[in-house]
Amino acid sequence: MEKTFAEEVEEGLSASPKYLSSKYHYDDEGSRIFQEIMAMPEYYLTDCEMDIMQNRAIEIYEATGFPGHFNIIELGAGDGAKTKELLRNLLQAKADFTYVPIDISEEAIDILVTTMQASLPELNINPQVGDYFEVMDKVESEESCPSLILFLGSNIGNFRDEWAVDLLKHMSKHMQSGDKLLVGFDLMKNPNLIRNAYFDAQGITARFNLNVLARINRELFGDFDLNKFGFYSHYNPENGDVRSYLVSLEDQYIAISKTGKTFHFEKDETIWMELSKKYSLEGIEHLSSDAGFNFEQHFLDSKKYFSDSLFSKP
Ligand code: AVJ
Repeated sequence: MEKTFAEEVEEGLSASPKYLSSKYHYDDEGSRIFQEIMAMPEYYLTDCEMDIMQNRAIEIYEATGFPGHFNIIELGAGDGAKTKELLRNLLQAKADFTYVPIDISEEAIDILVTTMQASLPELNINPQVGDYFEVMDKVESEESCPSLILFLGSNIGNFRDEWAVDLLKHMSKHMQSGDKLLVGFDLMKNPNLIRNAYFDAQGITARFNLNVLARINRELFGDFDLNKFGFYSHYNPENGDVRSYLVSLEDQYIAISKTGKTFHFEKDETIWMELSKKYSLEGIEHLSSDAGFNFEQHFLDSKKYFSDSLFSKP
């Protein structure tokens, strides 16, 4: 069974050093703040992947080698702004495909379908609400055509090395031989650029992280005072890790009524909130083969900051 939010919070705040899982950033408020992050000039990732979707779409399609009808299955479709560019280009090239966006949020899928239909009326769309892997199995068993799976936006960066391999292996298990996987990776680059993307001067990223404490207050009846926590983030150019933390500004106790537990924070004690890993091209190729895929090709943006990398299931 998957652990609940309450269980994970208790585990993470009891650990030494303390941590919270980055999957809890995305409640409604967190998703809104993430939209603000994507619009920041410092957060180059979104523009770079948009550039790839606008300028490399046909090459990506050609590299799949799919001769006829295929599915494009998107894991965690989000607002679809980048995918829309890919789909628009493929429709223009007369590619024959059905778009299958998967998301756990029904609301997110409804909004996505509405925006896609408004801007791409000729798109075949088969929206799915639910667990990625269950939906992949269902789609693959109903249709005999091959699939291109999309896992974009550098979401893989939240997983540390062994977990990234496990996740890709898991995806592979739910794919057919010949299916393709396109994964978005943020690349190692000038450390200052990376640091500024995650430690912005306006404090939007700080708010994004503090919202997890606010979420604990809302959902688990915690008594965090957000003014008593600061934010810190750093990039290590030797291993590609961006690690983001909240910092307790004073010695304090936090009670969480839902579980009846109290947690002590020393002054300057940190909570590790997120890993946003940066890759080298060789690192991506290694990851692909460690997970049992054949590496096909990297598709980079014009600045060479980001790669959508294509793997195929043997
Ligand atoms: C959504 C995981 C790709 O790590 O770049 C942005 C989340 N965190 N700024 C990333 C995030 C801080 C983002 N991902």
